[in-house]
Amino acid sequence: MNTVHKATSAVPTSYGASERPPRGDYARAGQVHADYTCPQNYAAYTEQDHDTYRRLYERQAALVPGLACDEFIAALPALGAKDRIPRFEDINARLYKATRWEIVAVPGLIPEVPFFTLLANRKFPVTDWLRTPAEFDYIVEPDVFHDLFGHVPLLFNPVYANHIQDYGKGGLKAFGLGACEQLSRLYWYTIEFGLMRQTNGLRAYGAGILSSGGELQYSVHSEKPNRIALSPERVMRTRYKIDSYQQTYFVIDSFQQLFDLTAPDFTPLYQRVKAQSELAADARLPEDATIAP
Ligand code: HBI
Ligand code: FE
Repeated sequence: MNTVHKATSAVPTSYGASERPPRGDYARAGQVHADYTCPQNYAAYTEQDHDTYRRLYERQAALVPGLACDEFIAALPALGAKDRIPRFEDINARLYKATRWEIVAVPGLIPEVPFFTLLANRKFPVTDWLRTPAEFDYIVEPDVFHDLFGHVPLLFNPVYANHIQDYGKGGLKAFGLGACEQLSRLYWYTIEFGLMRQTNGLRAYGAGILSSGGELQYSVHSEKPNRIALSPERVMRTRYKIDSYQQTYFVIDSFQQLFDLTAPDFTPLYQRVKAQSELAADARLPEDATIAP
């Protein structure tokens, strides 16, 4: 049976803020489907890849107590294998039961519309290749470690899982309104780099922080960055850096609050934001509700 649709062998030309073409193999001998999903190329992982994953997992799991939010710590064991790259089908057996989400393999960054379409259908795209040992501490693009360790545990949380589906639906709408840039900033400052105020202090829930060896500690404890209570309008005006620690973090009190703040129709908000000046990543405004580390 041939389930491969017309192969999308072209490298995507629109994939967020990066100027560089993404590095995944988008042709892969006709295995990449029209929706950009592909089989997880499990046989292609080398023993060195499994070893790199094991070392990444070990370092990061040791850092999360006291720095990651409670929901993440509770869900992390559901990822399964720590000593090698997990098989996506094994994760899916547990994930589908928990929240009716699935992960699907993709060759790397994909264009916005297919990305949002997958999320709107409760399918989370996970890059299937792993960084090299030389990139152990830092990589600009998402790889399988960032996508699995950073994003997937929280998909076991029902409130968070629903929020990501709504984000996908909102993304398709934003595309129609020419407002992807504005919505991407919200995704960046929440799903990728968000902090949460819990009873025991500030904690990380953003995947870019949770999968980073250095930024997890920095985001929660450093005196340097701004920390501001989340306001969708403030976030949508704010540019972001993809190649350094964030200069500003936005803080929520709970996933329910994030869900509620992002539930309204953003159409009038997009219009307001587009009429205003953009803000630099390190901007401070008098009306910002700042939060101490
Ligand atoms: N593709 N695989 C992948 N992973 C992402 O996180 C991703 C993407 N394409 C677009 C994108 N993110 C961002 O531009 C979203 O904010 C839309
Ligand atoms: Fe990510």
